[in-house]
Amino acid sequence: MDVITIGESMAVFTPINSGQMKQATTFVRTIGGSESNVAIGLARLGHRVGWISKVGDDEFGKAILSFLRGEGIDISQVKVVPKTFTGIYFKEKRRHNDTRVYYYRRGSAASQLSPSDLDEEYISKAKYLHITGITPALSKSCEETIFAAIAMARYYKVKVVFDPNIRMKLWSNLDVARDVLFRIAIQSDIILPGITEVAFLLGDGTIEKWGRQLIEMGVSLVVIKLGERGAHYFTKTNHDYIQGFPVKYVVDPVGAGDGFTAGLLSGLIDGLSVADAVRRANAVGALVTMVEGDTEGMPEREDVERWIGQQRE
Ligand code: KDG
Repeated sequence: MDVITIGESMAVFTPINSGQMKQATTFVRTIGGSESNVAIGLARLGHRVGWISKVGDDEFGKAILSFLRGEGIDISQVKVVPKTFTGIYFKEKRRHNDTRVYYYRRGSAASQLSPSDLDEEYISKAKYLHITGITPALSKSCEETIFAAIAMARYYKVKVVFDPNIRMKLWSNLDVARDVLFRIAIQSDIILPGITEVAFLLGDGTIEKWGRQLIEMGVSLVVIKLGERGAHYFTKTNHDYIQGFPVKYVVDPVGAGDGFTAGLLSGLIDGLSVADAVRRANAVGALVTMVEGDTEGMPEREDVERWIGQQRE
C-alpha cells in the first residue's frame, strides 16, 4: 500500500436546498469521513490505499463499504460490528460561505475501534500512515488505537502523516484535545495544520515561528494551510510559500483539506519536489470545493494536471 488510513466514515445527509435545515424535507445521501475522503482522493489519483475502520451491520455500513470498494480502496481491515449503527451527519448549507455540520455518531461502530483491530503486518507494509485529530476525539479506545498505530508505524519506519482536523464539537475538554493532538504532532513525520489549528496547538506566534517550532520538535515536513491563499511549507533546510488557486465560487468547502492531503501525498509518492507536491495539494483542494459533496469533487490525475496547466495560461 502507498497509504493506510484509520477513521470513521458516515452517511452524510445534505438538504437539497440551502437555508435553515429545520425547513428541509428532502436530503441527498452521500458518504463522508475525513480519512476515507483522503483515501478516495488518493485512489482517484492512481495510488494504492487501505482504510482501517468499523461500520455497523446496517444499510449505511453496506453503502459505505460498497462505495469505498468501488473506488478501489482496500477494505480488508474494516470490521462490521453486529447490533451497532454506522454514524451519520447532516450538512446544513445555511447560506453561501456558512456551512454547518451536525453529528449523530456517539457510540457508533467506528467509535468502538480498539488497538486489537490493528494488524501490525498490514501497517508495516505501507509507505505512509495517515491519521487525523478526528479519530482520537471519538472515544478513549479510538485514542488508544491511534497511539498504537503510530507506535507500529514508527517501529517499521512507515511515515506518519497527521492532519489535526480539529472538530471542536467532538471534544468535551479543550485542554485534553490540545494535549492529545500535541502528543500526536510530535510523533509525526508530516503535519498539515490550518492556521487556527496550529495556533490552538502551539499558542500565539507567527507562521515562521510555528513552522520552525514543529521542525525543532522532530517533524520533518510542516505544511501550514491558508485555504485558497495556498500554503507555507517547512523542512529542516527550507521554507517556502506556495500560492493557491483562487476559486470563483465555492460550492461546498467540506473535504477541501482532505483533497489537499491527498494531493500532497500523491506528489510525494510520485517523487515530486515538496514545492510541487504542495502545488498539487493546493490544486486538489481547490477542485474539491467546486463540487457538491465531501468526495465527489476529488479529481482524477488527468483532471488535476489539465487544470493546473489551464491556471498557468
Ligand atoms: O474533512 C471533511 C470531514 O470533516 C467530513 O467528511 C466529515 O469526517 C468528518 C467529520 O468528522 O467531520
